Amino acid sequence: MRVLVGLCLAFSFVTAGCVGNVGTSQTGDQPDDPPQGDDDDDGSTPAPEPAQLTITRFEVASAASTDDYEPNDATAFYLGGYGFEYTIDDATIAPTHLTYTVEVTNSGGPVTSPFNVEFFRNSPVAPSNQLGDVREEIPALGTGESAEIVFDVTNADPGALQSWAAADVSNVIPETDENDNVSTAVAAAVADDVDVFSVFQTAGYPLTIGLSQLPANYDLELIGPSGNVLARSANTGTSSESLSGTVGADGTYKIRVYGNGSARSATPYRLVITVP
Ligand SMILES: [Ca+2]
Ligand SMILES: [Ca+2]
Ligand SMILES: [Ca+2]
Repeated sequence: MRVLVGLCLAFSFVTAGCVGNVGTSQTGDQPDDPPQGDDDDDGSTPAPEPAQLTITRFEVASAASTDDYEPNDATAFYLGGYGFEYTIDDATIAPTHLTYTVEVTNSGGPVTSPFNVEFFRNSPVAPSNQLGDVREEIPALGTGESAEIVFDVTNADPGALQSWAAADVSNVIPETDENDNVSTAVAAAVADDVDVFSVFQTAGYPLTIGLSQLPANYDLELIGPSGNVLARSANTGTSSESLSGTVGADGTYKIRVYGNGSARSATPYRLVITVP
């Protein structure tokens, strides 16, 4: 009999017709009571107000540790003519450091459990329900509060980057709007650092180039007066590079120092060019 009474009570909770007018404050959202008289829910704790997360700021700052030798192939750094040995030991193949700052704001109910902010390093289109390259956790975020997160890219690949940030991609925080959690895109143009030096030499005379004290895998090229690559030295790792030969024509010869792949460092290399 007690079971039947309990069932009747439970039924009356979810069907307004059973108990008549239950009042406008009852939203039909009542928990399903167990059949036994469990009064714990009689106080009817209101459903928590959903959170509302958005990315309110997303920006990038770029810092390249430049040296005095940042020309390109067309504007090589001219050292001089024959009869000398030139030593450069303050040049670098400089990494570019990108610092992305993300601000997440909660304009809804309090967030009391952790959620992640994703960072997408380079994507041509806005990410959609996918995880980023890296992420940071925000442990909690009260109503009206903002949190700032920094993502560092210490050696960005040269080229054009389009980056994004997104809050709570895994949907662990219920929100009033689940579709406004992706930032706008932020663009960064990362210049490649190739160091090009030039010397003048006359036909029939030697030219010797040594690249050493390498902090990363750098390679070396010799470009002739007509713009052709005459020789290349590309050993693996931090092994030194060297080129030596007799030039075939009068003219300006370019020596090109560049990082193999993503090899870069703020530590200088040593380049010795002998033009006897
Ligand atoms: Ca949202
Ligand atoms: Ca440089
Ligand atoms: Ca090398």
